[in-house]
Amino acid sequence: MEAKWLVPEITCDHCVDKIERFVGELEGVKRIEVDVGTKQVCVEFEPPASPEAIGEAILDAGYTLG
Ligand SMILES: [Cu+2]
Repeated sequence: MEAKWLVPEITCDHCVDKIERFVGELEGVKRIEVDVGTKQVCVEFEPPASPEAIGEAILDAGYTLG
């Protein structure tokens, strides 16, 4: 499965690293792409990861969803 989130507060490589770290800790996450230009987080995952858990991890990293 693959899903995308818009995270308007992404501004720099620090944001990319932080989101990658928090989302990457979830079991079942296969791939994370954070694009500073489009402010999109694209995640490829399988259970037990879920869109809800990934959204939650982005919030835990200190960002809000657009
Ligand atoms: Cu930043």
